[in-house]
Order: sequence, then structure tokens, then C-alpha cells
Amino acid sequence: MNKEMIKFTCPMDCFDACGMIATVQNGKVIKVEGDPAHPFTKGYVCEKGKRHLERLYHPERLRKPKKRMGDIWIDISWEEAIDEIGNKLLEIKREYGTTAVLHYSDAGYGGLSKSVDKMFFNYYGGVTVSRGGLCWSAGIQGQKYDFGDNQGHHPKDHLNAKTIIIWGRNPYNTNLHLMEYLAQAKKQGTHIVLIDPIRTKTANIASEHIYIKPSTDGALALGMARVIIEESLVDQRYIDQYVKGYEAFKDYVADFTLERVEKITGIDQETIKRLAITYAANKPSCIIIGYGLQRYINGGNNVRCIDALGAITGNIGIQGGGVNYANKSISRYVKGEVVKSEGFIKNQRTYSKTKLGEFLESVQEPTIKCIFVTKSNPLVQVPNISRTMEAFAKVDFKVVVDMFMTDTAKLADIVLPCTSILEEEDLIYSSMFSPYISYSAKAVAPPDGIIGEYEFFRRLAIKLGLEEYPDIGQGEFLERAIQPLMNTFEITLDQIKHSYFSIPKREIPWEDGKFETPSGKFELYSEMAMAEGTSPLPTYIPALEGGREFPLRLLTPHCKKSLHSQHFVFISEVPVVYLNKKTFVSNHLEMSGLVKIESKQGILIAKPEIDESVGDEILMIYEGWWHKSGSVNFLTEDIISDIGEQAAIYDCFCKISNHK
Ligand SMILES: Nc1nc2c(c(=O)[nH]1)N[C@H]1C(S)=C(S)[C@@H](COP(=O)(O)OP(=O)(O)OC[C@H]3O[C@@H](n4cnc5c(=O)[nH]c(N)nc54)[C@H](O)[C@@H]3O)O[C@H]1N2
Ligand SMILES: Nc1nc2c(c(=O)[nH]1)N[C@H]1C(S)=C(S)[C@@H](COP(=O)(O)OP(=O)(O)OC[C@H]3O[C@@H](n4cnc5c(=O)[nH]c(N)nc54)[C@H](O)[C@@H]3O)O[C@H]1N2
Ligand code: SF4
Ligand SMILES: [Mo]
Repeated sequence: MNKEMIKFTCPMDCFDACGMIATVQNGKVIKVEGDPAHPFTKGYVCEKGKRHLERLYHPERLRKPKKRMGDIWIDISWEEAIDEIGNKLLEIKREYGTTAVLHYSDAGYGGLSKSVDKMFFNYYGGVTVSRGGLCWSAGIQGQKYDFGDNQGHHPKDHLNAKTIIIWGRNPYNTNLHLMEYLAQAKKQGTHIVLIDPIRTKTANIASEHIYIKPSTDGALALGMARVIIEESLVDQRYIDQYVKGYEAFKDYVADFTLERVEKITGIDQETIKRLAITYAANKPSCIIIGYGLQRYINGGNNVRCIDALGAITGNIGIQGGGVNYANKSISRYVKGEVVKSEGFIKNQRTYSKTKLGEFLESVQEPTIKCIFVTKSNPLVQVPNISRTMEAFAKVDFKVVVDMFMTDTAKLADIVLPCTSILEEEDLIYSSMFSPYISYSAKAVAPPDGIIGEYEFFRRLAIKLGLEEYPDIGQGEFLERAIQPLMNTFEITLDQIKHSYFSIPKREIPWEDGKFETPSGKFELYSEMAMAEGTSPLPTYIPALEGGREFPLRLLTPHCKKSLHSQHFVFISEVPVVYLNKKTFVSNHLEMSGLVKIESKQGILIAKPEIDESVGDEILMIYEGWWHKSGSVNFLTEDIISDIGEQAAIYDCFCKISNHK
């Protein structure tokens, strides 16, 4: 039979949103690969992208709705599942009010069609939802104070830079297509600096790697600002025209002498000075910030301190410049039914996402009667999971929608299978980096009558009698969502289906010097920040230190082979902890056995590996391991950042010993 090639897009929570092609034969996907016609991802995809095929036909994939009966699971029909969930939601609404339902969701699948979860709960009347986040919220809010929004340069513009600083990002693991641009930039002779407490493989593409003590990036940036001011390398014309609060900032940074900054950051004075001068003098200079450096109690301010460097040197709004953190160029043109549904919220309650466990323990009036989990695996990915699990387990009724029986699903009362990207029609874009939106066609029908989330929530809405819930097909829903995009740029869905679209003239954000802040300028001094209870100036808040009992810092960044917990489904070994020889020896560890890592929150058994790329007094374990191996978040603490209620998940202090 003829083979058919179907264009789809990787929906993972990733920077790249790669264009892909599925080869379909006899109703089966036999191959997935990158689409060489995608102007940005050009046919290159990572191993995780290729594993969509493996996940699609994996023997352990969930195929039927399941209901817990004591210690066993029984298969139920979709009708039964909808009846049971529907009756429960009706009862809760009647007896306790809709906010007794908590909807927990994340970005486990990035297609627009699955944003109907949110829409459903809005029509239901509004439920308990999260504030802040586990991912990037400190930096997002920090940049909102400074710029008014989160915009990134088109990555091809990085090739116009003479200096690039990669600050706390590890594109070798996390951001495949940035690596290509960096490789090209390096060939052209661009000076590339990497700042990271770990010498990651990204360092191989950098001209230099600078070790920094975790959580001290704010101090480094302020120290650099002081040098730049002292050496008269500021762009005074830019400051006068476009920057608010320079004089107050200048006064504040005067205290950040090289000597002091060396003490805080562990970077020698010569290096700090050279870095500052290179950044300011070898213009245009571009900074690419990752999400690692904001997972701390001072994370939002650390990002603001770095933004300030761009403003005082006039590296904003110019070719080859920018302080790139996120890229929300598409999302501002996506609205439609989900936004409309917000008008139907009668009651809503919020809790800080990081503190799910604490919230469940303490919430009153109403207490939580139902947790509904979509596109996420919180009992692996939130900090302090022992506490969270205990509180989660006590809730009367829990529903989880997932593709696999995750550690979160295992604690549910009803588990619903979801479709794969290869079984959905969808629109996909990333707000992190790639400036493209693309259409993803349905390659095959789901097995065993699995109904996707789009259809499931529609049927549930009917069951609940939510009359205003939009009675439209998935294609219509998608088209309405991007109506603002189509109107503004005079394109049709059909054109998007047959090509890839990015916003024209959005290659250099803030080029016109008009910022979306209250003053219309870049705000070094933000009254909005002050009104929200934080410092108006970018400030260095001292990093936390491990005490006597727990002297080592545990970093748990993202690994190359898995998207968070998703690809650890295939793995059951114990996690590997990486540490340098000095830390290994000073803790009297033995190479032959396993080690025990303890924090205030819990214990984890791991296999040690000596790795000189890890900084002193640091343990590094990749996040994502399931409970069967040992999850890192048994060790982490549920504390939040200064700005944006970000999980300060790398503020985790431990001790390590041989495991007998
Ligand atoms: N393969 C893969 N790709 C992914 C993901 C994945 O799980 N796997 N996840 C996706 C998601 S959701 C996200 S949020 C992104 C994250 O993308 P990245 O930001 O690139 O990755 P992280 O692992 O969060 O951290 C980046 C780096 O920050 C460093 N770091 C930690 N603390 C500090 C510090 O105090 N200062 C400095 N300067 N550096 C520090 C870490 O050592 C790490 O190398 O990746 C996305 N892409
Ligand atoms: N210690 C530590 N913890 C961290 C981090 C860290 O750096 N260190 N990083 C944090 C970050 S940046 C993030 S973004 C969060 C991520 O947290 P999560 O988003 O909770 O992490 P994932 O493991 O990607 O879980 C997504 C789940 O969605 C499921 N899924 C896939 N497709 C679909 C679908 O179509 N429908 C439904 N309903 N489900 C689907 C997947 O099978 C998977 O179980 O983790 C955070 N946790
Ligand atoms: S996970 Fe990211 S890099 Fe890999 S295929 Fe998907 S979008 Fe591309
Ligand atoms: Mo993330």
C-alpha cells in the first residue's frame, strides 16, 4: 500500500517546536523524522522527538479509562468515566462550590487543542488554580517589570552579535537549534561566554566558560555594571532617551566593588572586569538567559540585574543585541474560546504552584474535594513531593489524564488515557524561543476508541449541562484561537497548514524604543515592582547557604534524553549523582557502592560519578527520575522566589554519605 507523509509538530515543552514528518502505511505510523522544509528546525530533531513513535505504540501506554477499586484497577468505558466524573463534579458544585475542585495542569503537551481543560473549568464556574510556577515565572515577571513583556530576537539575529553570553542555559541538552546558531556564530569569530556552576557540554562551543557560585548571578551583573560605569562604557544617549531610573541604579551599584563581587560569586576580579569590558565594548552584544539561574529565592532579581546590563550599554533594540529569555511573539495573537470562557468564571481561587502540598494541608472553606490533573506529572515534578503526595492522597476524588501510568496517575481514582500528537489535529508554537507557529495534522486514529481531551471535555460539558460551552469542532476551535493572528497578518489557516509562519518584523524586539512598561521606557526603577512588594531597583538578594548539617547544594537541571519525567518511563535504574573529586574525597565517599543523599525533606539513594565539570560543594542529579528509581524532588524544598512565585527548587541543601 502507498505510504503517506503527514506533517506534524513536536508538542513538547521545549524551546524548539520542531517541524516533523510521519510516514504512515496501512493506518500505522512507521517512521517519524524532522521536516527539512521547516525554515527554522530544518529537519533536525532530537532523540525525544524521534521517540514519539515509541511512545505511540509502547506496550505500557494507557488505552482504557481505569478506575481504582481498592488496590486494583479495573477498565471502565468512556461513558462510565464521564458519568462518574460528571456526577462527582455536579455534587461538589452543589455541596461545596466549584472552588472545591483543584485543576493542576502544566505544559506536558503544547498544542492549542488541549487548552480545553482550562476552558471547561471556566464554564464549570471557576476552580482552584495555581499562581507562579515551577519553570520560568521569576524571570518572566522580572522582565515584565523591565521591558513590559517577554520578547526575544529571532535566533538568526544572534549571528549579528560580536559577543554572546549564555547565562545559565544549557542548550546542548535543552535547546537543539540554538546550538546550530552558536556553532555558526563561533565559526564567524563571535566571542561566546558561558556562565554556569557546571561546565556543561555547551562549554565546548563557547570561547570561555566561567564557573559561578549558584544563585549569585545578580551580584556578578551588578559588579559588571559598576565596571561599565567606571570605565565610561555606558551608552548615555540610549539611557537618556529610553531608560528610567539610571541615577538611582548607578548609586546602588557603587557598592558592588570587584573585591566584594569576587567574594560573593567565586569569580576572580580580573575575569569580572574583562567580561564587563568585553560585553560593553565589543558591541553588539547579546545575552541569552536560561531558566537555571532563576530557580532561587533571588531568581527574579538576578534576571533583572542582567537585563540592566543590556539597558545601560544600549544593547537593547539593536541588531545582534538583546537580553533573550522568552519569546512570546505568537502568543499575544492567540485568543479565541479559551479567553472568552474567562467571562464565565464566577469564583476562582489561587494557590502558589510550588506549595501544592502545603495548600492542600491547610486550605479551608471549601477544602479540596477533587483534584483534576492534566498534561503534567506533579508528584514527580513539584518540590517536596513526600509532603505533596501525602496531602494529595487524602483528597476524596482524583482524576489524572495521561498517556502512561505515572507516579501521579498511580494515586488517582480515575485515570484517563490521552491521545498522542500523532492522533490529533493541532496548532503548536513555543513561547520560549522559536518564533514559528505550525500546524500539526492527524496522522492516525487513536487505538481502542481513545477519545482525545477535546472530545472528552465536550462530552463532560454536555453531561454537566454547561449550555454555553462551545459546541464546535476541533478545527473551528483552532481557527477561532488564531483569529487575531490571521486578521493582523492577513493569512489563513490554510496558508499556515501548508507553510510555517512567524511574525514579520518581530526580529528585533524594542527596536522602536517603545517599551510596554507604565513609563514606556526600559525601567531600571519599577514602581510596579515596588507596588507588588519588591524592590523597585534590580537588587542582589544574598544567596542562601547550606548550614553545617546540610553543606552541599543540590542542582537538578534538565537532561538531554528526557523531557522532564516523560522519557524516564523507560528507565528503572537508580539515579546518578555527579560531583567533583574534591567534594567526593572530602565527604569520604567510596566509588564501589551507592551513596545516600539527605536533605531536610527526604532521602535519595544514588550512584556516584566523579565529574570535574561540576563546581565545588555541588551535587548534580538530573530531574525527571520516577519514584521507581528515586525522584530528586523527594529532596527539594517548597520555597519560592522573590518575584513571580517561582519554585526555588535549586535552593536545596544536602549531605552525602556511603550507603551501607
Ligand atoms: N532535553 C530536554 N530539553 C528541555 C527540557 C527537558 O526536560 N529536557 N525542558 C524544557 C523546559 S520545560 C525548560 S524550562 C528548559 C530549561 O532550559 P535550560 O534553562 O537550558 O535548562 P536548565 O536545566 O533549567 O538550566 C540551565 C543551566 O542553568 C545552570 N544553573 C543552575 N543554577 C545556576 C546559577 O545559579 N547560575 C547560573 N549562571 N547557571 C545556573 C544549570 O547548571 C544548567 O546548566 O528546557 C526545555 N528543554
Ligand atoms: N527538581 C526539579 N524539578 C523540576 C525542574 C527542575 O529543573 N528540577 N524543572 C521544572 C520545570 S522547568 C517544569 S516545566 C516542570 C514540568 O513539570 P511537568 O509538566 O509536570 O513534567 P512532565 O514530566 O513533562 O509531565 C508531563 C506529563 O504530561 C503527559 N502528557 C503528554 N502528552 C499529554 C497529553 O496530550 N495530554 C495529557 N493530559 N497529558 C500528556 C506526559 O506523559 C507526562 O506525564 O517541572 C519542574 N520540576
Ligand atoms: S523535544 Fe524539542 S528539540 Fe526535540 S524534537 Fe521536540 S521540539 Fe524538537
Ligand atoms: Mo520548564
